[in-house]
This record gives sequence, structure tokens and C-alpha cells, in this order.
Amino acid sequence: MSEPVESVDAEMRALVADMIETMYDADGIGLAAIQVGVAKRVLVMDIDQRDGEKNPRVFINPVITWASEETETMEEGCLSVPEIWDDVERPKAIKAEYLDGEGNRQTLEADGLLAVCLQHEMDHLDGILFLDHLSKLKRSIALRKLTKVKKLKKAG
Ligand code: K1U
Ligand code: ZN
Repeated sequence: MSEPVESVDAEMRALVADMIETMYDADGIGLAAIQVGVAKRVLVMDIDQRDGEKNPRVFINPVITWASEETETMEEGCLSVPEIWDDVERPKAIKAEYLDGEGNRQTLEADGLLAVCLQHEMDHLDGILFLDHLSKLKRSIALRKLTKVKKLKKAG
């Protein structure tokens, strides 16, 4: 479980800059601090980067204040679970509050990929992976595939 950030200081800004670079290097659209070994409630996202321009967003101490009853299913992947993609059902729309990279309080209404990615990254802060949203059967198939992928990577 990641801990809340107490102040958005120089050290936090350096972590955020490092996370943004790591996310782009890994071709990801999001990254939570715990994925780089830091158990703080910080995440970065850029869901627009494939349109060319970089538009990183920073979320510090994010909280979901409302989630729609209506759900949507989207295929998700995870940099911590390489080469596994599966459909995950989540609330279709959410409202969230957070601090931005300058420490200013922000609110956000999101749907589509922005809502999916924010929920996925916020799950990381609570130690939850997208695999935990799958049925027992789908999760065990995914975990078996993950073991194979890891073995192949180790073999080079
Ligand atoms: O949290 C993470 O591991 C990042 C993850 C975010 C995410 C992706 C899709 C749905 C929900 C959340 C990723 O960025 S996975 C990598 C990815 O999206 C991608 C990588 C290469 C090619 C195309 C997509
Ligand atoms: Zn992930």
C-alpha cells in the first residue's frame, strides 16, 4: 500500500520527472511510483502521446470522489505484467481530486481511456493489478502465460 505524499518538494519533482522519462522509455501510457519501487501515492500518465505531442499529466494523492454505476469494458495491459492483455470492466466515468506536479489541488471528470488508465494506475497504489479484476479462470490462464513469457525472456 503506497503512502500519501506530504509535500510536493524538489525531491518529489525529481521523482515525477524520472517517472515520466521511464514511462516514455517503456512505451507506456501510465506509470505508478510503486512500479519504480517508490511506495508513494504518485502516478503519471500520457494518453495522448501517440498523436505525436507529449502531454504528461501528474497525479499526486489522487482520490476518486465519484464513479458511475454504468461500466465499460476495455482491454488493458501493464508494464509490470509484460505481454498480457485482457478485458477489464470498470466504472465508465469517474470524478477525481488530486494535486498536480506543482502541488495545486485539481479536480477531473474523466471517461474513456483517461478514466480507465487513471483507475488502473490508482489500483497500483493499493497493490491491485488488472489481473485481480479477471475471473479466476482468466487470471490463471494469464498467470500461466506470464510464467512462459518470463521464462522465454530469461532464456534470451
Ligand atoms: O500501469 C502500467 O503498467 C501502464 C499501462 C497503463 C494502461 C494501459 C492500458 C490500459 C490501461 C492502463 C501501460 O501503459 S501498458 C503499455 C501500453 O499501453 C502500450 C505499450 C506498447 C504499445 C501499445 C500500448
Ligand atoms: Zn499497470
